[in-house]
Amino acid sequence: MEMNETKKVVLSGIQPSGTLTLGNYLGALRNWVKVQDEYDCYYMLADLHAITVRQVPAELRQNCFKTAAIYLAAGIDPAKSTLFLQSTIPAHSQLAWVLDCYAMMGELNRMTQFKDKSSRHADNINGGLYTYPVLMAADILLYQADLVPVGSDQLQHLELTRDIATRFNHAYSETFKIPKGLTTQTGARIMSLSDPTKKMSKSEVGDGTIFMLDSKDVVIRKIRKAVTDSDGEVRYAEGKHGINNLMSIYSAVTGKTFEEIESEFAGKGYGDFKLAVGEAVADELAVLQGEYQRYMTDKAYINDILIKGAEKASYIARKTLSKVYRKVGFYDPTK
Ligand code: ATP
Ligand code: LTN
Repeated sequence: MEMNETKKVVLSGIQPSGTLTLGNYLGALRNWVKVQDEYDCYYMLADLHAITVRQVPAELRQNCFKTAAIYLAAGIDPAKSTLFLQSTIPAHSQLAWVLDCYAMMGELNRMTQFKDKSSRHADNINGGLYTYPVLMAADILLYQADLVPVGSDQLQHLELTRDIATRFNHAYSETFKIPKGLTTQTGARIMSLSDPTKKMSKSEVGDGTIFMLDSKDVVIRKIRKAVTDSDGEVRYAEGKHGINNLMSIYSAVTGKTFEEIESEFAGKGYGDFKLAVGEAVADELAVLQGEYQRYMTDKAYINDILIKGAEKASYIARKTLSKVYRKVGFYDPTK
C-alpha cells in the first residue's frame, strides 16, 4: 500500500477571479501550506466557479496562471500536493449535474453567498450563481475529501455538501465520505479595512482590500487609512470592528495572542499599532512576492505542474464519478 492511501484527503480551491487578497491568504492558502505534510492534498483553481460572475476572457486566462504562481509562491509544493485547474477535469461538471438533482431549492435559497452576490450583481443573477454550492460539493466529494480548509464564509456551503452527501448515501449505499471544514482561530474571516462589518474580498473596489501583490508602501497606506473608532485603546471588544479586525490580522501574522497585543500597545495610539500591523503584513507578503516574480517567468514549469496535477486528479475523480453513475442507474453499454 502506498503511504498516500493511509493519509486523510484535503481538498480546497480559490476562484481565479482577480488578485488574491490577504483574506484568501490568511483564511485559506496559508493553511493549505501548513497541512501539506500531514495529508494528501488537492488544491484547485476554481475557474468554473469564477464565471458565475462576468469575467473578461483574457483576464480570466491570465488570472488562472497568476493564481497558480501565487499558490506556488505561497509554498504549495507540487511534490507533496496536487495542483490543477477545475475546468480541465470534466468530472466536476458531470458530478455537479447529478448532485443538482439531490439539492433542494429550499436549501439553495438559504445560501447567504447567493443572496449577497445576487444583490451585488443584480443584472446577472444566473443559474450558475444559484447552483454554485452544488458544484463546490462535487469538487469536494469527487476526491472523497476528509477535510476542507476554508475561511468561515464557506462553512455554510460545506454544511450543504455534507447534507447532499448524506442524502445520496442514504438513497443508495455508502458512496461519499462526509467531509469536515478546517478553519483557524484567527484569520478565518478578515474584514474590509474600509467597512469592517463586511468581508474583505477580491472583487471589492477601493482601499478596503489588501492584495497579496500590494507593495509595502501600499499595504502601509491602506492599513493607516483603515476605519477604526474614537476610543483610542488597542483592545479587543464588542463593537470595535475595525480594531478587532486589525488585531486579528496582526495575531494571524505574528502568532501573538490578543492579550499579548493589548499589552504591547498599552498606552500607545492607533497610529503606532497600525504601523506595526502594516509592517508585519508587508514583511510576510514580501517573501512570497519575490517567489511569485520568479514563477511568473517560468510558464513551462507551471503548465507542466497543472497538466500533471490534472492527470492525477482526474484518475480519482473518474473513479468516484463512475461509481455514482452506476448507483443512480445509468446504463453502461460497454459492460
Ligand atoms: P470574490 O470576491 O471573487 O467572490 P473572495 O475574495 O471572496 O472572492 P473566494 O475565491 O470566494 O474569494 O475564496 C477563496 C477562499 O478564501 C475561501 O476559502 C474563502 O473562505 C477564503 N476567504 C475569502 N475571503 C476571506 C476573508 N475575508 N477572510 C478569510 N478567508 C477568506
Ligand atoms: N466556493 C469557494 C471556492 C471553492 C472551494 C471548492 C473551496 C470552489 N470549490 C471546494 C473548497 C472546496 C470559495 O471560496 N468561494
